Amino acid sequence: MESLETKVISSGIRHTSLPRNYIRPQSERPKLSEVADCENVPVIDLGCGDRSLITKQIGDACREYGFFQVINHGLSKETIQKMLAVGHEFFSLPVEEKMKLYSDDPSKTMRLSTSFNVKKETVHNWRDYLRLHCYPLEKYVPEWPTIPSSFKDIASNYCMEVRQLGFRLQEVISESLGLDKESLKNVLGEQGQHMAVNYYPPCPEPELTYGLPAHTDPNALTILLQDSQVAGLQVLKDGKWLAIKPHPDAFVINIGDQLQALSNGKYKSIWHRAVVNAEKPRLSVASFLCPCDSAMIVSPKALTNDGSLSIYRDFTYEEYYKKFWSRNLDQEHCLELFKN
Ligand SMILES: O=C(O)CCC(=O)C(=O)O
Repeated sequence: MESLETKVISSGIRHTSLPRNYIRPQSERPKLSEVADCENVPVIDLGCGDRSLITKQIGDACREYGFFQVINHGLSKETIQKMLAVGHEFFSLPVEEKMKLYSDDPSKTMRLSTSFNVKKETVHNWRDYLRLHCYPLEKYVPEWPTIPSSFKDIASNYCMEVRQLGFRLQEVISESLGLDKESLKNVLGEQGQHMAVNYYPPCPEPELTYGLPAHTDPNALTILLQDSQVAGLQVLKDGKWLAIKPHPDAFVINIGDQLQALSNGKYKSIWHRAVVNAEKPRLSVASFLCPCDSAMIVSPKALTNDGSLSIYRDFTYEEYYKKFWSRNLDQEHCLELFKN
């Protein structure tokens, strides 16, 4: 029987070979030598002072790529550095300490877990993650980790600032679709917020496995803080996997499935994945803005009254989210199941 300690991979033990249940079949491997760097990732300067330029750049990026990076985004270097540092500190804790927070139940609002959905998947992924619900903060912070002792303060400050950035982006995204700036936010309702602090320990055989296999994000908007030193994020563009090199001052912004649905397919929720490396651990912090459970996801009329039909049937976010977690990650796009 598996002991508790072996459930997570950030156990301090350096593996010399990849355990069998992490090895992907030949056809599903990442083929790392074939992955080129993405040379023209849109990097959008939110501090440039020209709102119509920002709106155009964001609209173009959402249509063409489904993701972009932002700089001068309003979060201070200090807020970001502290979040990364406390994430590293958490994953360096003794495994017995971390295992007190372990759960493989996706419905838990605070948990340390591993891989993606251990109860559903057949092959595991080389990732541990701390997953937290973050809104409303006063409801969820009490259940967050108490060690490191600075975790709650640092992470709650980070969450509040990221939320404001997310709302600012949703307003621009709304305008870039020709809608009123509040339009998308109004459909999304009182938005939930989740955070995944992802930790990918050095992996003995990175060619054979993933940190996270290809997936799209089921929520509305994702704000990803990548490790500033260690690369690992890759996106699928025109059928090819491309690596997103870390940009020290940028967040990576992903359009999630709900914005693809609300834009009636004009904006893309792209496939992305995280690969691992043999030398260094990698940390990323993903913040997810999620529609409220009861939000009815229906494209605003302005996006369908040009004669284009609604691609997706009406659904609530609650229905979508349940469907997403009932499946494995690397299947067809979950939105395909909601087409008219
Ligand atoms: O670690 C990364 O760069 C990607 C993380 C991610 O895609 C996720 O947490 O959903």
